[in-house]
Amino acid sequence: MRPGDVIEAAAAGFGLDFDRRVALERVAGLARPRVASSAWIGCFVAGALAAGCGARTPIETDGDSEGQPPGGAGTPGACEVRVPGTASGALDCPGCPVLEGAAALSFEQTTDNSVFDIRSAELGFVRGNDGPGRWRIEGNAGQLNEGAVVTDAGGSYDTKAPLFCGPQTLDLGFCNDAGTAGYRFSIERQSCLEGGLHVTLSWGAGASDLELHLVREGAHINDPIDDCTWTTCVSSSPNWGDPADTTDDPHKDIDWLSDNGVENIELAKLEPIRYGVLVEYWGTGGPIAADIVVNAFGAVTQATSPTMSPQTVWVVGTIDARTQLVALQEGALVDCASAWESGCRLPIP
Ligand SMILES: [Ca+2]
Ligand SMILES: [Ca+2]
Repeated sequence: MRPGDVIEAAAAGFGLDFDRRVALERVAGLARPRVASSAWIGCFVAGALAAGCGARTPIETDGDSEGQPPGGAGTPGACEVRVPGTASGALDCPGCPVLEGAAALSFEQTTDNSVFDIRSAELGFVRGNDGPGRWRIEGNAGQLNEGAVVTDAGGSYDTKAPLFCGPQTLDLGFCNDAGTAGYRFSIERQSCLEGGLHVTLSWGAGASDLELHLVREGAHINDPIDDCTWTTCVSSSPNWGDPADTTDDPHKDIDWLSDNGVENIELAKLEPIRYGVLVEYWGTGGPIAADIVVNAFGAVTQATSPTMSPQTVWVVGTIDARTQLVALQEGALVDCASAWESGCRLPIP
């Protein structure tokens, strides 16, 4: 990927057929992505790749397993984080990782929360897995999102996944050479507006604290009102747009402070403006690549950052509500060390 290359997703066309290989089609001008032929989401989170996920097949829910209930469907000989079938429940197979919480869980859930805790304290420890697991969410309107589930030697894990509004499935899978064990939850998130904008950042081990920013048109990173980030948007929301309307106010519903992170910003109703997305390497650690997934306008767009070091900023791209176009750049990195004061003070974007 060359600096300056742009990834775009049109307003229509992806539906359920998001495919990273297509979403990442490099375009020099204004070419539109093609519709993919299969429904899978890549193993694209940098941390998971670093931890060995790149050698594995990502979570998949299509193909010949369609319609089968979970259970006994592991794939011997291939360590694939895959949850086949469409029914909610627990997937198990001989020799596969053991998920200890399966018997106690409710796989059909309704919630008002925008975040699902993927935590062994509630979901049960996992034994016998090989490498990190994956979570994958598919919304009823074609939204897709995915992330890594890093486990420790004791089989515990603790991460979060942002929920879309309305019905969705959440798959959680762990694999070894015998196959995959996992859960499929059917979740209906209520008391929310369907549609809108979801921007999700993720990164892997060795980098403690990146920061996701969503900036209103005309404003810069770390603006005290028009930048939604950790200072403005976690415990409350800035009042953007119509002062009498809270649905056009953004919220950072996942803010991560260490490594193997995930962050998410949700905006239910967009103003007819262009929003900017930026990522700061706020804390300490080694070089790392981060990933962004944007769900907006019925399309899924994702991009991977250039190698980031502390006090650099990835100028990820723009989300234009007037044209319904998401344009992401994989090469735009700004060194902000000369203007760093509790965050980048450069007037970017
Ligand atoms: Ca953070
Ligand atoms: Ca408002």
